[in-house]
Amino acid sequence: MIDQENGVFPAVCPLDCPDTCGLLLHKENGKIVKVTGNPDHPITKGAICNKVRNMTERVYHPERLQYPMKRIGAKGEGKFERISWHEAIQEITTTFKDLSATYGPESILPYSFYGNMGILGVDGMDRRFFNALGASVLEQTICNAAGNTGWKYTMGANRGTLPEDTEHADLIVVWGGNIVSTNMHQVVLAEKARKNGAKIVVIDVHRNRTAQWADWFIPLYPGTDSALVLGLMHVLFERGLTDEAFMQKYTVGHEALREHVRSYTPERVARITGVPVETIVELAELYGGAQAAYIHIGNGLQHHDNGGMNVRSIACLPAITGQWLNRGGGAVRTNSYASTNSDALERPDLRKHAEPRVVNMNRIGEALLESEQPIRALMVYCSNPLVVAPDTERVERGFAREDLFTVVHDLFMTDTAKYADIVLPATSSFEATDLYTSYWHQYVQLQEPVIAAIGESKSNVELFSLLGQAMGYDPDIFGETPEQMIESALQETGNPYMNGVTLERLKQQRFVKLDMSAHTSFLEHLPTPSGKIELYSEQMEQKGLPPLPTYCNLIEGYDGENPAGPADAYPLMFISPPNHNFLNSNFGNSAKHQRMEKMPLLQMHPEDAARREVQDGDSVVVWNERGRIELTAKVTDAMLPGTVISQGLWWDGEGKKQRSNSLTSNRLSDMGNGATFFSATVEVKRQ
Ligand SMILES: Nc1nc2c(c(=O)[nH]1)N[C@H]1C(S)=C(S)[C@@H](COP(=O)(O)OP(=O)(O)OC[C@H]3O[C@@H](n4cnc5c(=O)[nH]c(N)nc54)[C@H](O)[C@@H]3O)O[C@H]1N2
Ligand SMILES: Nc1nc2c(c(=O)[nH]1)N[C@H]1C(S)=C(S)[C@@H](COP(=O)(O)OP(=O)(O)OC[C@H]3O[C@@H](n4cnc5c(=O)[nH]c(N)nc54)[C@H](O)[C@@H]3O)O[C@H]1N2
Ligand code: SF4
Ligand SMILES: [Mo]
Repeated sequence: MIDQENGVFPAVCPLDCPDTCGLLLHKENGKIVKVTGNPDHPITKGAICNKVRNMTERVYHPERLQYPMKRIGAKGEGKFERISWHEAIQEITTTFKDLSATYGPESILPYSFYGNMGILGVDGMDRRFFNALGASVLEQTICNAAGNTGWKYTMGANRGTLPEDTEHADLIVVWGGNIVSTNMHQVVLAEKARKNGAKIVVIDVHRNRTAQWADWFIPLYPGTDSALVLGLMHVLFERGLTDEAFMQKYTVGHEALREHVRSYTPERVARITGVPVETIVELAELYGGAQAAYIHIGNGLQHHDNGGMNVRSIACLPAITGQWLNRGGGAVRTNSYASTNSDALERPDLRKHAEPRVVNMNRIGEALLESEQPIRALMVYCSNPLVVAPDTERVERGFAREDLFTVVHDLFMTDTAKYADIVLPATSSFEATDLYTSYWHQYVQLQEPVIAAIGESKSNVELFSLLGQAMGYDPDIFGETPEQMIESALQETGNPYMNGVTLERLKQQRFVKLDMSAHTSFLEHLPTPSGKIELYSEQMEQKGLPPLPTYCNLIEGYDGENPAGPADAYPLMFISPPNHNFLNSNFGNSAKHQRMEKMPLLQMHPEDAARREVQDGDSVVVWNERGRIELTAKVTDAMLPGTVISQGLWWDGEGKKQRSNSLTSNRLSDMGNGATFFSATVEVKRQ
């Protein structure tokens, strides 16, 4: 494909998005001139989002890094000079060897996430390298750890309703998710259901794009979702809208739950959540009376101090109503049916010390500044922590440490790369081979290079192969080709859903469906301790968590049992979810994508604005004890008073601080050591 100057070639969207679309790349004179959806993809069917329709802008962006560079200015200043790959690899391996000899290899830490979802690049050759090195391990819990853990306590594995089935639902509840922006093909499926009479309800802290599209929007106070669930359960049990036979057969703990929810009357729940009593009752009746009710559990409601419990509580609703037996009914947090042979890819056997130091990625600032065993070298790839990690000011102080050796591998000079000692250019996903699964649908896909690497850029696999070989590690292990890696990744996965997924079929068919034959008896084989849906979880009890769904106040933020709201120096809850036209911090440097988003805004309720004499369009300062940013006020009643919203992970502007994570906390969530981005309070004033 690389050698063909003209033609249309298959590709996969590499971004961290559940849809994992099949793409077509249109090449003219050796260049990709257009990106479209592949109509043959069974789920995404040729429709793609606007961000990726404009992907050529990113691939051929004039600011794409072309060659390795070495820092010549101060950290953060962004002054670099060109060096050769040979020099770069020499400097990195010499430093890693010296640090390992003097301080031990755990003084070196990888920092990565899923800027490119290709398994070989982020869960493959990279891990192999850090295992052989014996480096510290990064606990990668910035995205969905809290919610996935809460779901697993209840259902055993991160598996739920299949996307195709949701078009058969007659009620779709989108809870803490903004699917119009973040999972557009679920919207297409929901539209089909709607044509057949389904009703769409959105439960969120602001009237996002999805709420504008829905039939019914229910706003609530941040972090009070478990209380709303308990109120719904109260009504469902009281009015006999539960499915007793289902609970008997498939659940444990329903009697205890029935008793437990008695005290969560709609009146009490209305005070906690801000949702009126009538709405709670009406929603419970709608849910309890549905033929097939599907709940899409978004990522937003689990970025809280009590985020695990929010998801855990919602996950119990389809169990008490028996919705799992209805086609299209049930719920999804994450659909992780696919998995690969990670031992073959990552080679944990290469690690000499079995129990390495683990550093939580949400606490990178603290780890860099406060650790007793200092981190002396950091290798960042597929992530942009200065924009995406919480508590930016602290992260920035950590990255500014003069004695820290930092390498950043990226396509662009990100806010993070400016702090690197060595910056390395990365290929785009269209320039490399990789394997892609989806965390929503059941199709595995292969990407093969469609264009040659831009400049001297290298893929993650190439980079870590080079580094491994330069360290003197086994050339058989570090010389494996991507095809060889894919073959071993697909063998002996130990996962029946992966039966029959092979490299050969991927090359021929492009979209290979998982073997779903095991799925028909999904409820009979739940991997929980009891084998059933755990409404009461002894596992949680052993961990010191409430064993039944329970409302717990946020540590920072809205105190539901005290209707006055947060009462300290920072009375407003600050929610900073993704925007429509960026993908996390990707595209934040593309003028086209910036124009589509206009500018970083702070949405404020008219009452909160009036109290501070803020008018629509005013420049405002938003601050708390962690940091201070400048945004433009948008006065709107899209949320309840007391909540302010700023969408999008913007990079710092010209001389302007606007990164929302300057205000967020690095506290960890109740479960899974997850991020708590949205449990943050602030004050606002006109500038
Ligand atoms: N366009 C676009 N698409 C993306 C991304 C992107 O950046 N841009 N990011 C990708 C990634 S990595 C992820 S994880 C997903 C995330 O996508 P989603 O699952 O949609 O989650 P978020 O957008 O983080 O949050 C969704 C909603 O949760 C709301 N929310 C916040 N707190 C609460 C609460 O306490 N209760 C309730 N009920 N709602 C609350 C927010 O206001 C927001 O509207 O999207 C992926 N897709
Ligand atoms: N305030 C707030 N903070 C958040 C969130 C939020 O909603 N609000 N969302 C959180 C969530 S859910 C997530 S998942 C994280 C996302 O955190 P990250 O995954 O770190 O976010 P990205 O912005 O996607 O950064 C990925 C970087 O990888 C680079 N990249 C892309 N492809 C490649 C490649 O092939 N190789 C290399 N070496 N680099 C590549 C991109 O250019 C980009 O700079 O952010 C979290 N942060
Ligand atoms: S970002 Fe999501 S919706 Fe857009 S093309 Fe990629 S996978 Fe599809
Ligand atoms: Mo995420």
